Amino acid sequence: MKIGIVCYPTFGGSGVVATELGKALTKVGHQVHFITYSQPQRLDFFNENLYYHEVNIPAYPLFQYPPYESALSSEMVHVAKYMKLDLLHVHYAIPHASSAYLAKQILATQGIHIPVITTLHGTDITLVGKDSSYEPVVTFSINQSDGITAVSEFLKSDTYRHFAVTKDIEVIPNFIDLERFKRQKKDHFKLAICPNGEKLVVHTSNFRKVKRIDDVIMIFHKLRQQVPSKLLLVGDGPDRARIEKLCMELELYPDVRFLGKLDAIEEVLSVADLFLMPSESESFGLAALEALACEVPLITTNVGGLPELNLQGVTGFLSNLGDVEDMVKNAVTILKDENLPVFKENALARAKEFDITRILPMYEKYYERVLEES
Ligand code: GMT
Repeated sequence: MKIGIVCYPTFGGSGVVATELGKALTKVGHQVHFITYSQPQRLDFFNENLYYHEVNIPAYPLFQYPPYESALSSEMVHVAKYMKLDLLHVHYAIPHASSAYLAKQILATQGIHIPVITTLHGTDITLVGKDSSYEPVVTFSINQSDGITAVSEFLKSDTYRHFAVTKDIEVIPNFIDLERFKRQKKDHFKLAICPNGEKLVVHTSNFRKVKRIDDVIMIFHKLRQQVPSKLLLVGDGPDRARIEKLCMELELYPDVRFLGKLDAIEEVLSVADLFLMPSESESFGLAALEALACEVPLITTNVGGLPELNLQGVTGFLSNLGDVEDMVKNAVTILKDENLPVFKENALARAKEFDITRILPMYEKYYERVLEES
């Protein structure tokens, strides 16, 4: 198949999933055309089946807000027409689904039929999409898609709850490449960070409010009073400066380190003993799956799609939102020497259920179905 993939090219989960999916599709022989406003972060390899088309957004003094959606639709039209695409697969509803709808209508006037599949990732539904500034367009463009997928059962239900969506939504969970995300031997790294055998706790995110980094810090603050430990924070975002200040006030330095945006997250996860995700909302929790693949047990909230990934008492523990005391208690349980190896083993076993080689065929089958039906 010749597939056009539209996504955000940033470090965010939806962009990562879209890029990894596209890469995997090229490896099994499909031709994939990425259409984005800059090179996706994870698009770091060359393959004869892979193409990258950059959306050109010309500046003009009149434009306080450059019309990105129009430029994106135009690029989709060009690529679909000249590269003879079979389908467009857009990740994240806003504005990709509505731009794809417009491209599809334009192509139809030229006698070209192209089905559109929209994958919902989370914040496009749970946070941003619900806002009345976007809701009518999101509802319309989801209903106009030829196929709709969601990354968890929770997200599927939440979409039906908040939007007047009349079409079937197929749940295809996120996936992990176990060739890349696996525990590597990095003893020197572990020793450098934890010279006295401390336990290593990790959090990775985009440092937005929804991630509740204050809870990460409070969990660690209380945990280190019971278990000697260190905390590594990976990523960057709006809350970072405030959180750094909080760490100073709580006198957590030098036991806390901010590593910023890192490509090789698997190297950090390879030395971790525990991963914290106390999010307020999480449609899937891809970062937690990356941790599981590197044999790192989880402390998460029980919100959104997290119970579909983190198994209570098996791969870690789930607590009510904001229940820092419970998360600390559970963290202490996991980190006990007699428990940690079991949780680590369970983490890897669970990650294997989301191996890309299992999930990729679900997308391929779904593409075939949509092509047949549309
Ligand atoms: O987590 C974020 O804020 C980024 C966001 C995105 O859209 O890139 O992630 C969402 O999509 C990921 C990939 O499907 C999911 O793993 C994340 O759980 C989801 N984030 C939220 O629902 C908050």
